[in-house]
Amino acid sequence: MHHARLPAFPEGFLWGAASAAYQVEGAWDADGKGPSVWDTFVRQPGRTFRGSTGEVAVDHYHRFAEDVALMAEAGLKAYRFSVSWPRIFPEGRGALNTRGLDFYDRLIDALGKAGIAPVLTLYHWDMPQALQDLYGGWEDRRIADDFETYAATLFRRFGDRVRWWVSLNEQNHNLVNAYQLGTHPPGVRDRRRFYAANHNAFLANARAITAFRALVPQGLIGPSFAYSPAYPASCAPADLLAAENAEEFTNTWWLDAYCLGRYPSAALAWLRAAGEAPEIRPGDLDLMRAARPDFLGVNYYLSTTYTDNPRDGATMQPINTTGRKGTTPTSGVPGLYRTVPNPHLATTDWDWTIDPDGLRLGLRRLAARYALPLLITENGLGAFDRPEPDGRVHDAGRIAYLRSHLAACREALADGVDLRGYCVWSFTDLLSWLNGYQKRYGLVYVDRDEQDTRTLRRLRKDSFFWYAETIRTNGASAGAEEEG
Ligand code: BGP
Repeated sequence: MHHARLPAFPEGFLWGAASAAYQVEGAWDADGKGPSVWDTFVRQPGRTFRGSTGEVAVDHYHRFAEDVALMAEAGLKAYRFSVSWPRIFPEGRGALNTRGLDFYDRLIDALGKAGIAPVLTLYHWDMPQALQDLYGGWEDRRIADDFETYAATLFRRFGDRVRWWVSLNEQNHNLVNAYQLGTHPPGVRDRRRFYAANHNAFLANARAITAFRALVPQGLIGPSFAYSPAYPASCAPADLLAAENAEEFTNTWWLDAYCLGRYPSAALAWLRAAGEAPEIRPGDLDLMRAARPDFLGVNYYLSTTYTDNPRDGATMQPINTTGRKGTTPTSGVPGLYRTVPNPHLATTDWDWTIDPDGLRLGLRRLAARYALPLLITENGLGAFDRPEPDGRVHDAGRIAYLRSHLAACREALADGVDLRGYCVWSFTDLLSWLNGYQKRYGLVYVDRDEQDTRTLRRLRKDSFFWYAETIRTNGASAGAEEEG
């Protein structure tokens, strides 16, 4: 669609930025916190870039007041952060650590004073190690009970001040890495175990949403999904089918489960034939269907292009964690699809396509299929940023990336998408799970690297000032085409 006019961003649009507990907080064992699976995993040699850990991260736990002051200066309307489950329940269940709750109280109150709406993520991958040890974390259905208890604790404590809640962050990306690629904890490569764990996560998500309805009736809750829309490599019918397979196996497997309480039929039939389908017990789908989210959180970074893959074809490969451009191998599922570069799109140093139209297309697909409000809970550019001799970080590439994606949002609004807000990933630089501190996303530079925590000083990048101006003008200065 080529619109004659583009609408302005709506009044009250949530201009935000995002983070996750493990990636910013540090203070990994402070004030009674228990270990998470990441605290354990990163200590295994070779797991992360240069052995980087979140022990200190960017020390947000101790510097949150300074960070919130910077957010206020940028004019943020929303800040998305996650709560660390093992800070609240060091054993994952049982004894409550009130000092953990106190930290988030202080953070939420500081945001409130600054007029910034908190967007609270219940789970951004830091499973309590105790539950992993006790019953294998997501692999046991008891996780749904413990997740509900943890979530309800946060609903009771913060429900008076937090309106926007994210249930699970990128269940798809996290669990594919954890149980198919073996690159996130617990480092398993087993498709049957993957689908079983993933099903339990849907149950946990649904239980949390059900509890939310009773405890925070005025609030809004939904999962954040890592959406990479599938493109066919060509108009060859086999490529169309491959892209359709990929859309079902990498996207609607989760999205249909969250929003419609069912699994897409072709993927389910394939998995049943392969003996890899999850066990669906009576009542599971009813529970999921009854817990339809209030909105969908969309984490968008890239589109992915697919071609046909024979039954003896390419297998799943890990993502590029070096930043050496052009080193990502083709990755696929034999008999279903495999990835190919898209000749129409530029890429980042980590081979992620730069594709604002993919964001528009993704928002369109979600709006059409699920008819839910959408909140972009992550979008941003990972790059090798460093201060120049003038002491500033001139991240023109990030500004161009964000500007083009905001233009796509405006097109999507014109297309009738109910888009409520946009969170840049990330506010400050932070630990990239597998890429250390070399792959930076922040509007604010943090002085540290993998080996040396250095000064941890915060330095506003050019993108900070650009985003502040974008917010001040409610997106009018974002470079989107002018009206008319
Ligand atoms: C998403 C995660 C974030 C963040 C981001 C960037 O998948 O929700 O936590 O890490 O991607 O990813 P990366 O750091 O791997 O570039």
